[in-house]
Amino acid sequence: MSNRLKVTPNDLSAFWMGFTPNRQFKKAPRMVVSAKDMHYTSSDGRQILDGSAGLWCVNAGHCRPKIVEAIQTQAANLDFAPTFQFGHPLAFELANRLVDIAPVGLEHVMYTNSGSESVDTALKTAIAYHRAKGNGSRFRLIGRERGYHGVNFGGVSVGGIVGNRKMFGTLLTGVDHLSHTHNLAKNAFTKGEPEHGAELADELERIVALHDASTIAAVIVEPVAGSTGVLVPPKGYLKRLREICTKHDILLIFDEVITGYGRLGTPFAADYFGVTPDIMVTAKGLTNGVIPMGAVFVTKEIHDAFMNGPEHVIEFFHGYTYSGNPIASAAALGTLDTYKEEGLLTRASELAPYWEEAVHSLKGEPNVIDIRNIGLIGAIELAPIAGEPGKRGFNCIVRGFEHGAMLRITGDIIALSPPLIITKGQIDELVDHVRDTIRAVA
Ligand code: PXG
Repeated sequence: MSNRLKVTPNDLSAFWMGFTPNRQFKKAPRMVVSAKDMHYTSSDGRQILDGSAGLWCVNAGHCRPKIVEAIQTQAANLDFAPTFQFGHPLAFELANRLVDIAPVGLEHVMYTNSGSESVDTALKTAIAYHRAKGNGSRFRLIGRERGYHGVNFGGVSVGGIVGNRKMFGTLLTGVDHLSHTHNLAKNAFTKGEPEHGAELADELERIVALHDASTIAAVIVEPVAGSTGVLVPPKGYLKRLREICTKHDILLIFDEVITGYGRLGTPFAADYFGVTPDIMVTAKGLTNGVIPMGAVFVTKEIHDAFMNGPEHVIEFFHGYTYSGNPIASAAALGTLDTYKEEGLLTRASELAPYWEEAVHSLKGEPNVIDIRNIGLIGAIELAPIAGEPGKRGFNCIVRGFEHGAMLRITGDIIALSPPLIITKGQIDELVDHVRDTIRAVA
């Protein structure tokens, strides 16, 4: 233990926390000290219902035995091994298992350590792929307003959340953005996919007309935008985006960091919407959040475009020290085993109708201006307090935790994404927590 912690156990100042109001937190910390299945235990010994699967990652629930055991065993057997020029079997086994559950056509996997790294890997791969095919002029990347693709320079550049962008200068050049699809006037309180907005995909044609397809490498979108407050794609939107990309030889990248590994009731959102991207970005649920790891899936065509030149020469100058780390690989295999044994990659589809009714029962509560849902995701959008955007949402975090629920908030939107092991009774409990919280902060 550090000296400082021994002397002053309450000194929280050294850790500069991410995406957190540090001064407020350190005055009144919300600490958890252990977890099991659907619950955290707070430092003052209370059970806290996990309404957000940690940060959208603990899909199988907390401290699951198969995953714990896999990590413990692996740590004692092979702790680290390089995957540059050397290898170890688990990383290969995992890639095969991942390709087995991936949408047909996505046949190769690269490893990373986070969603942000997965995004940047995907963007670099897209540009490099075109270059490998002799199309070096295709360098532009197209993102979407209100998109979230992590915090590295590539992901922030294609992302569309102003708070994440404005502090960081010019970011990547050659980036353009589609409009977001959020439309309260037309789609408020829609259950599932909204009716209005598929035509917004046609904006890609406008962008192509402006820049010319020969300069565009890829389009990246979250099939369901999560961090920005859960924006469910309008009916037909993703299919249209796919068609336009195909027509112009632009790669389509799905950022499935949140939607991957069962969140919508299918293994991936690509399965749910029947739209296969050229590159699929994942992380979070890959290891149940337990060990940092991401996986980027690409088509055979993309992979094979690099497999030429002398055989002793590296084909793609990219990778991370911890790509395919043995303990992370073991955690991922333990996670996939747990998902399989408990049917968790499809469980959300069984719960979705019940979940939808439960979440929409909050209509009519004070300040609720929209409710959205898909799979085991829900969002309740609250009207902001006049002149203080985000304050009502923040109050929900504090009040929720005090009363036994971990709620995830973006601005004034409550985003719900519980572990996929949640029972119907616990869905009721979670929605009751949200109802109490919304009333309390009214
Ligand atoms: N893409 C998407 C779609 C994400 O949701 C990332 C990339 C980045 O992943 P890493 O592992 O680098 O954080 C994410 C992360 C929230 C919330 O409450 C969402 C994320 C992270 C933290 C909070 O909405 N998503």
